Amino acid sequence: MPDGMNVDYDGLIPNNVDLNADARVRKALETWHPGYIDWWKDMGPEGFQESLVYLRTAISVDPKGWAKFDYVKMPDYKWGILLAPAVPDRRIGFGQHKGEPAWQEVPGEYRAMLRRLLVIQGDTEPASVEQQRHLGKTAPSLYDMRNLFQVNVEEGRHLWAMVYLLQKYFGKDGREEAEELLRRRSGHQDTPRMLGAFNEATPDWLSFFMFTFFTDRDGKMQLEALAQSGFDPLSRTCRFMLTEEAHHMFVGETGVQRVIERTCQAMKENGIADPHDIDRVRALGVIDLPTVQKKVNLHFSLTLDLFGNEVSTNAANAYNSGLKGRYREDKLEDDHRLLDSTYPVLRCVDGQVVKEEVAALSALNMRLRDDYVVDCQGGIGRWNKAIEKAGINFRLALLNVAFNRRIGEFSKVHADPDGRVLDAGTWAAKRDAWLPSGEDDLFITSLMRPVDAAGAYAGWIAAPKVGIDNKPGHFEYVKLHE
Ligand code: BYC
Repeated sequence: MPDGMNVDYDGLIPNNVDLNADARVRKALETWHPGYIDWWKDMGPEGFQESLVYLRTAISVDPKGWAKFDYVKMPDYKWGILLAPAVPDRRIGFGQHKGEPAWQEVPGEYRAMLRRLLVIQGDTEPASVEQQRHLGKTAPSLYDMRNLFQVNVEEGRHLWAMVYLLQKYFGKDGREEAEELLRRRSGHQDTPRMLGAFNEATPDWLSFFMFTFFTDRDGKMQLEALAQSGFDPLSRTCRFMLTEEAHHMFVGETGVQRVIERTCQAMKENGIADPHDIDRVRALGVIDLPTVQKKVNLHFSLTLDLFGNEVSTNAANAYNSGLKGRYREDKLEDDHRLLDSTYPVLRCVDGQVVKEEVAALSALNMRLRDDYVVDCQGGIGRWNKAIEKAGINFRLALLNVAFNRRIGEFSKVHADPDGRVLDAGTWAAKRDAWLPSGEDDLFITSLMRPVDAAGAYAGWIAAPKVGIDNKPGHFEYVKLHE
């Protein structure tokens, strides 16, 4: 029997929600399971379904020790339903129901809104697996390959998490949505994924590291906001998802850091002081820092779009209803209703970027986005320290939020990295100085050659400082052939 902390591994679907006592939901999940496995085999990591991968699997939801590591073939991974332990007498922390007991069932009046939030969240998880499915073939090491697959199986589990909520709490339409989540495809012309950034390609490993740094961090922010939800099963689900998410951002941050370290090291060894001497740097087989900045620009701006519109009634309604809070709402000190307060928002007025005070409830997407930018800044600062330590005169930076946007106020204009509005001709002429050009992509692609000897790394990336699960440098993280 699950005790809420440990996970029941006896049935087909590991869980800590006592699925054995819930025949209807167990049957729904077991019916969905074969379609999921088909999707994983079709759209999951291409060419590695038979390889043995040193993966962590959740065996408990106890924050002090929840995972074990072992070799697993990915289609046999124990995807399961895991909720963080219930908080006794939990209360709704914000909005018009503040102080009322948290809901254990879906409140009828908020059913549609809640379903939409679950479907959007659920849709991103398989989308990212689809985006990354070709990357195993060009992994710069077995260590990196294993990290990619770890991220992939956990995104798969996060899909399970949302599907459980849909099937348990939304009956027939929940089951239909669960089917649709397996039907849409990232980048597909007719049945694309729901949010823009999840239909973009992740063509190379620098993109993967940027994606896990920037886009998984949006995942963290959105999950933190949903973890505050008055709908308790959603809160508990997101709290456990966040435990897994931390590793994804670690993969992104250390991945980019290792690229930077290797570039700086190669420049120093070869006496190149000018980071803008791109041809000479590239001739060393490493990625020049200005191109790293262009990738930052691309992934940062694509991810900003995921926060929605600057002024949003949807966001106000979700907050007011108690469904989606602010980042770490429970640590904030104010009235948690926000009916009378305002929040400063950057808007586009007469073609200019201006700051305006907006009703705080309508500005919640921007508040979350501002918290996100602060969180990103921490990583950028650590990357800059590595560049500084190497004695190279270059700084990475986050661009103005008006740059390269497709959603919201700034989708109507072109803006330069400082947020100055430009005419279309100037933008077109400058675009390749700010975003990866076809030539940049070709260069990065030319470096993407697989390195699959244990302990070896491609020449464009430094080895990590420590192994996964404290394994030594030569550890065989993926056994490609049994
Ligand atoms: N693309 O009122 P607005 C993750 C639509 S990542 C397309 O501003 P709202 C992960 C919007 O749907 C986290 N459409 O919207 C990371 C609305 O349409 P309807 C994923 C967009 O609701 C890496 C209309 O425009 N989770 O977990 O305030 C790997 C009006 O917009 C977009 C979530 O996002 C867009 N970018 O804000 C794996 C959490 N933006 O309904 C996983 C749930 C807006 O009027 N989602 N629209 O037809 C939400 O909270 C919100 O829906 C959004 C949008 C933040 C996405």
